[in-house]
Amino acid sequence: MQDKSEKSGVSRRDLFSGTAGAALVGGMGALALGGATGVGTANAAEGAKFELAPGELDEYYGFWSSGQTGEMRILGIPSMRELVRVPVFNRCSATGWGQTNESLKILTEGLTEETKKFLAARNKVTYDNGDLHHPHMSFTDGTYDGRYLFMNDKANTRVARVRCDVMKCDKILEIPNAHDIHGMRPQKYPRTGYVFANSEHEAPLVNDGKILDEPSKYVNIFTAIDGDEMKVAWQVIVSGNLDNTDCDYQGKYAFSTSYNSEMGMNLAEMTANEMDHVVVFNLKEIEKGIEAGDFQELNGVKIIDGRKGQNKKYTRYIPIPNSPHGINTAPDQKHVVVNGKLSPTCSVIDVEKLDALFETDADPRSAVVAEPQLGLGPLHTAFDGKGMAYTTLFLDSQIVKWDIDKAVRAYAGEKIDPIISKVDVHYQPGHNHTTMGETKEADGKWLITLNKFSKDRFLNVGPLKPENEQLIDISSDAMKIVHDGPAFAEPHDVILVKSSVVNPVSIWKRDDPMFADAVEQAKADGIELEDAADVIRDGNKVRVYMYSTAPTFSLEKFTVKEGDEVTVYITNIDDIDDLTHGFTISNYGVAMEVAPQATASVTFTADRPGVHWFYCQWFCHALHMEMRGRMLVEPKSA
Ligand code: CUK
Ligand code: CUA
Repeated sequence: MQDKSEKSGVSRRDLFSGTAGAALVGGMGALALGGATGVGTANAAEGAKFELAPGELDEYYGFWSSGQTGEMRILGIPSMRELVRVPVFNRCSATGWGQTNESLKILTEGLTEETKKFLAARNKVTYDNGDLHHPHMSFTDGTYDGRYLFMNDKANTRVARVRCDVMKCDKILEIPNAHDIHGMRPQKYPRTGYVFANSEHEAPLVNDGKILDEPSKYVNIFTAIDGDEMKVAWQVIVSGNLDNTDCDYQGKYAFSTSYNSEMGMNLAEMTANEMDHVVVFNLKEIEKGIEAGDFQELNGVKIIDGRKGQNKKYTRYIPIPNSPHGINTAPDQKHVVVNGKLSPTCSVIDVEKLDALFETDADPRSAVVAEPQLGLGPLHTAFDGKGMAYTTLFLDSQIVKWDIDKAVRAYAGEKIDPIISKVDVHYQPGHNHTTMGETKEADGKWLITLNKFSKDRFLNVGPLKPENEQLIDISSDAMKIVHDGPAFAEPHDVILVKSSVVNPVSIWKRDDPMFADAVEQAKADGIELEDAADVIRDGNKVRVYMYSTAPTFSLEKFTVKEGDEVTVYITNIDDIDDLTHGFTISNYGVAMEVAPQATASVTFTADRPGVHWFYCQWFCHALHMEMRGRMLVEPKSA
C-alpha cells in the first residue's frame, strides 16, 4: 500500500528524522494514532465547591464553541451543566434556525455576491455547515461588557455576532478576500470596536483560477471588522499563514501568530524553518494609511500592504520558534504569551517594547522578554490574574502552571525555574480558559481544559468518542481536576464570564428588530399581529397570520391552493417566562420556535395536497398535545 503521506511530498521517515519541528509533527501523528501516555489521575475533589445542589445557580457563564457542529453552547460553571445551545452557522431542528425568515435573513444578508451566486446555482441561499472555533465577548475598558459575543466560522470564512440580551445570533458577515477565518478576538480597549479576524489559508489575492503554482502571488489577509456595524473596516496583506490573534489592553496593537512563514504548499515546505513569527499590527498607523489612501480596493474592502520587507509603519514581524499557535495577552496588561506548538517553549512579548519596533526600528526580537521551556506541544495559555500562566501541552497531555515574572528573570540570566507544577489531563488538550482570564479582571478560580481525546474516560459509545472537558480548581497552589465533562464535536474554545455581566431578558419586546420585517408586512396587510387570525391572498402568495396562546392557535384551520407560496406568521401572545410555543407542519419539513412575545415566520411552497396537521412542538401546557390545527391544500386541478 502506498503511504499516503508520500503524495503530500513528505515520507513518514522524513517526519520522524528531520528537523525538530518535523519530528514533532510526526510525534503528534503517532500520539493521535497510538494513544496517549498520560497517566490516569482522577483526582478526588477537596478544594473549591464545584457541585451545586438542585436549584442552586452557577457563578459563571461558560460560552462554548462547538467546532464543526457550528453552534454556540452555554454552560454553567462550575457545575458544567449545559444550559442551552445557540444555533449560529448550523441548521437547528428545534428552533427552525436556517428555516425561519428571520434566521434566513441573518444567514444570507452578509454573504458576498459571489457566494450568493455560487449557492443559488445549487438551489441554496446559505451554507448549511460551519466550523465555530472561537467565541469571545465584547469588551469595554479591558473587561467583558455583556453586549455581544463574536465567533468565527473557519469552514466558510464568516464572523457571527450573538446578542447577549436574547442569546440569539443577529449578524453573520462573510469576509471577502480571505480564506477561512480562524483566529478571532475583539478589541479590549477602549472598547469593541474592532473584531480582529485571521484568514488561515493563503491564496492569490484575485483568486480567479488563473494562478496555482506561483507562491509569490499568494497572500494572507488580516481583517479588522467594525463590531458595531458588522462591516469590514480594513484588511492587511501579510506574509505567512495566520493562526490565532489577540490584542493589547492599550488599544495600540493587535498581533497574530503565523506558521508557514516559508509560504510552503505542503507539510515539508511548511515546517522547514526553525523560526516563524508573530505579526504585530500598528492600529493607528493602519488607520492613518487608510486615511491617506495607501490602499488598494478589492470587493469593496480597503487593503493595506503589510508584508514583510515592505518596511512601512503598519506591521512588524517578531521571529518566534516554531509554528506558534495560540496567543494570549495576560491580565497584567503587559505580557503576551505566544505558544510554540512545535517548539517546547512559550515566547513572552512585552507590549511596552513594541513602540520601539516601529519608532526606532529596533530588532523585533527585543520585544521578547522570556522564552521558558515548558514541555511538548504548547498550544494555548490562560491566566489567573496573580501572575501565573497555565499552558496546555498537547503532546504531553498536561497543563503546566508557570510564573511569568520568574520566566522573565530566568531569560535575563537568573538561575530560577519558572515552572510551578504540572497536572495530567485526559487527553491531548487544545484550548484552556480561566474564569475572566482574558480580561483585566481574571480571578483565578477555575480553569477549563478542552481535551481532544477522551479514550477510556467514559462508557464506550462506538468509534466516534466524545471529547473531554475537565474542570480544574486553581484557587490554591496545586491544580486539582474536579470534573470530567464529555462533549460532542468539537469545542475548541470557551470563555468563562462572571454571571453578573450577562443579563438576558426572559420575554421578547414586541419592537425587537429580530422580527421587524414581519411587523412591517403585517402593517402593510392591515393586520394586528397580537390579535391575528387571517389569511391574505396576494396572487399565488398567501400570508397566514395567527397568534398562539397556550393551548391554542388562533386559527383552527386554513386553506391554500397547491403551488401557493405560503408564509405563516405566528405571534406568541403569552408573556409568561418559559412559555415558548412551536409551530410544526407535519410532512412539510416545517418547524420553528416561537418564544414569549416573539413573532416568527416561515415560507414554503404548498405542493403537497391534502389535510396536513400543524401542531405546537414545545411542551407548553397540560393540553399541549391538543394545541394543533389543519392546513388544507386544495389540488390544482380541483
Ligand atoms: S484552535 Cu483549536 S485547539 Cu482553532 Cu483555537 Cu488551538
Ligand atoms: Cu404550545 Cu405546546
